Amino acid sequence: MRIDIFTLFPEMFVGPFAASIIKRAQERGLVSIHIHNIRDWATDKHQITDDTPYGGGGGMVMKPEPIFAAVEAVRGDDTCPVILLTPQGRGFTQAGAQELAAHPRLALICGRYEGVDERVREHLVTDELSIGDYVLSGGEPAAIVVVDAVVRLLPGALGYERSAVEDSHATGLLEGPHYTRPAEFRGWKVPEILLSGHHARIAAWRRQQALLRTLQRRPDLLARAPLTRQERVWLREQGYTGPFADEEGTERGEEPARQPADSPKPLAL
Ligand code: 6GU
Repeated sequence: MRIDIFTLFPEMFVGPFAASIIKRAQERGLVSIHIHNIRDWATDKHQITDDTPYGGGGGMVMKPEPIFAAVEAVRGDDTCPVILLTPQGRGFTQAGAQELAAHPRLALICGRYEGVDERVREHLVTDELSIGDYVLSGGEPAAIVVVDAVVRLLPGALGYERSAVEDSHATGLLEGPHYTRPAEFRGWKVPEILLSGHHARIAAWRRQQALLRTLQRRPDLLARAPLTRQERVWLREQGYTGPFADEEGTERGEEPARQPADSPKPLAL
């Protein structure tokens, strides 16, 4: 996969992309990430990339010409998603990350908070994404978040391949607690079951812990999570009163009896 990032602050990406999973994925040739300074495509002698808004008001607006020039020069004839990171975008989710990970190439444009000329949105950008309901000074930290979430899904990016499958949100649930040695620390013991060696019982306990944690912290996720009939009954007993996605349900590990006509579809980008 190739990712091109267009920004006025290329230095913001140096640290995050030089460490951990993203660094290793680049070294393994799973992804090549290219950072482009939009300023390099400004044509005037002061290399101006923003200007005051038509109609007045505060703040500055990113000019369209350098952004179009940069993206068109780098992308050539390739068509790929051109994503603007902006607080006005659609919420970025795990499903969104999975969808993006399927593309051979992505272009990310980091908008500054005050705004980007609307013609960039209308005629260059294919998707607009936000990473949450809060305000960042620019799209750069959001682009780092999106790249991290996408790159770790590329086959071979994680040391432990099942991690991405078992992750919080990949199952539609939050993960339960994790423990490592020592078995007792300051008098606080690791749950006995985890030391028992009963793999099936451990798996069942972990699933229950994930359900419980999701119920306590993010009950909204239970409405969309794939759950067995038994799990739904158990969640009701634990006090969950919200809805479930399709009241039919299937046993986990078994073939669904039928495909519900209204099963949730992955977010189309
Ligand atoms: Cl993508 N950009 C900015 N400026 N602020 C944000 C955001 C993006 N997502 C959440 N807040």
